[in-house]
Amino acid sequence: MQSVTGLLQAFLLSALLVAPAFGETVKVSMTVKEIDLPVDNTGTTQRMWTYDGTIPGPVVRVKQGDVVQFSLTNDASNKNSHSMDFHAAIVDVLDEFAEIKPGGTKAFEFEAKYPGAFIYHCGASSMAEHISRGMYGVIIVDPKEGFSAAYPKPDREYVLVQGDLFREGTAVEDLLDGKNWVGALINGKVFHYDPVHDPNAGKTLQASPGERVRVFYVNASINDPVALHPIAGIWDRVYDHGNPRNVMEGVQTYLIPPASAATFDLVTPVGRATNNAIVDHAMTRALRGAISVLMTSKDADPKLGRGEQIILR
Ligand SMILES: [Cu+2]
Repeated sequence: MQSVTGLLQAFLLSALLVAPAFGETVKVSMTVKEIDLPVDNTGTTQRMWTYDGTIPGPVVRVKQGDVVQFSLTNDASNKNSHSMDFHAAIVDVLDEFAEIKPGGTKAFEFEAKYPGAFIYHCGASSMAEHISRGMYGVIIVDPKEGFSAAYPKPDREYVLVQGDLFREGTAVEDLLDGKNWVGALINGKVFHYDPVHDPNAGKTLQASPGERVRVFYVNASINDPVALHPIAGIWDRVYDHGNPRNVMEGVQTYLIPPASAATFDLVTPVGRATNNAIVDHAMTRALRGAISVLMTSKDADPKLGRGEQIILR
């Protein structure tokens, strides 16, 4: 006769075998919109191609192990085919990432297996034009084990996505050669958060003294790397690709290749107001848009760097 313990063990084993995967299902849908958007702080507009009408597109945030059920609609009023390439997905480029004609919708799903910060972008031809017109964003995959000593809970989080700005109407061949490049976009605008270099900039990143500020930085430039440095600071930690296992400490300048991302922790000084300039230290790009100011003071807006405000529109 089986013991009670034996029955219990058998029951627990069968429960484990039928238990669902630890992840949840997350539904995400986006619509591609070809629209005129302001690309600087004075409101100069350019014809851009977007996910849901913004550059970058919506921040997608899931937990490692979640299944993302994604649907992309190419608005019928658009002139071009578009697609979605999630760098957090392991699928088939010819199937899930295939182009969709205007008026069409395509759905696919994938499991977010690796934690980190990943770019997503349009892969329709010519990719150089689709990406440089603004078709990119970030998917953050939080680690399944949550925060730890190796990956401490931050006080604030910010998403910064750097892209290119080319002169309107630049031919694809010239995009590939880097011709007619006029600026670096940070979350869709040149000097978006830098009132030092652009008096029309109305926003900065904010934090309180002594806080750990986590920056998810995505390089959506079509050709160039980003050399990310926090002027007047040192990155306390850099998580390559945003994966807590890929950690470095005490970093001054960190290189992010095109179509990649990394996560950066800055611990601001206690007891004093400070400012950092988060800069792509390649001067061409720094002085043409890729500087973002982090202001640290006891009057910091408590809403910034939290919830929906991890990306400042
Ligand atoms: Cu596209």
